[in-house]
Amino acid sequence: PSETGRVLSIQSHTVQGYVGNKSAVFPLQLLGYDVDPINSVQFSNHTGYPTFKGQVLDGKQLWELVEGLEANDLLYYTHLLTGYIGSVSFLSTVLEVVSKLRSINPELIYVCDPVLGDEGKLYVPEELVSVYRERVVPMASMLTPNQFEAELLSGHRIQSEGDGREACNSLHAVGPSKVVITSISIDGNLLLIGSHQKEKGHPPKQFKIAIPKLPAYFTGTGDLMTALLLGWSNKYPDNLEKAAELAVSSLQALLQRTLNDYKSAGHDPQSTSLEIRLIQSQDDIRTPQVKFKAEIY
Ligand code: ATP
Ligand code: PLP
Ligand code: PXL
Repeated sequence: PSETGRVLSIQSHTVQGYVGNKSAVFPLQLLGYDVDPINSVQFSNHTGYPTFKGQVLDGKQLWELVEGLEANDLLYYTHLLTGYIGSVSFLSTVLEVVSKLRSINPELIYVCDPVLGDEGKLYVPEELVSVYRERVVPMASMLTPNQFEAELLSGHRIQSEGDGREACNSLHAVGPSKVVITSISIDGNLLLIGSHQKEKGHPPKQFKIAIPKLPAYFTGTGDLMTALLLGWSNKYPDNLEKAAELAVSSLQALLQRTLNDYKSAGHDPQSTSLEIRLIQSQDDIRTPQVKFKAEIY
């Protein structure tokens, strides 16, 4: 197994706070990866605040950066990581980037968090859904949807563990050999469902991890989760359940710390979305204590 890699991460940048690249780059670096961030937007803060200001990169500007790298022979990457993408034109250019990177490294692993929305609500333009379904999922090596995204991309409602496993099967049939539904909500608690199809056409190995729901709402956790899954699944390429245990254990330690810090500062953790305590949690990222165990189906 390869312990390290070179990751091109195309995600949001916020000046303040931790979403997108701000929540993915530091943990990947801590896990030993070289990470080259392309900032798809530069905003003052995440969009959950009352207001935000900043700039958006368009597809043409993304391609210019890629051309600059290529002109200097700097386009060799082991991994591409993408998260929230706001327009069809940017997403189409990302697909061209995937092809370009694979022409240089045919083994390139494309880790895609297909950010569409949550809890029944889209936070991207609706026309992105079919582009993800028809053109992006087929290119992805690992996909990390939440429950709502897995429903939109697989076309299955997910109301049970079985539905979640079926959705993974449908997604494997289209492309990615690794699928992690980062959370499905069942009886008020969270369940992660992971699925690894080691050979095309064969049944995948599937598992679940139960995660007690903390009484707070966090922003940037999905981005951090996908980065951690990339980091650990590359170190344990044949053991997705172990990678997921490590990722979940790091993330939960960080969320618990975030919650405790807000409480000790006298804030009500349920009144706003909490900014994650990423830097303060570096030991939990580098050397997580596995407290969340996978159950294999
Ligand atoms: P995407 O980035 O694809 O939109 P998301 O951010 O909606 O995904 P989630 O599945 O909601 O992704 O969350 C990612 C991870 O964060 C989950 O696996 C879960 O472990 C953790 N998480 C988020 N909120 C909580 C919470 N309130 N309590 C416990 N864990 C949480
Ligand atoms: N809200 C908005 C407006 C977003 O653009 C995003 C992007 O992913 C989120 C919420 C999700 O944040 P998280 O990754 O913490 O679920
Ligand atoms: O994944 C979260 C995210 C990414 N990018 C931007 C955001 C958010 C969440 O609010 O505002 C710009």
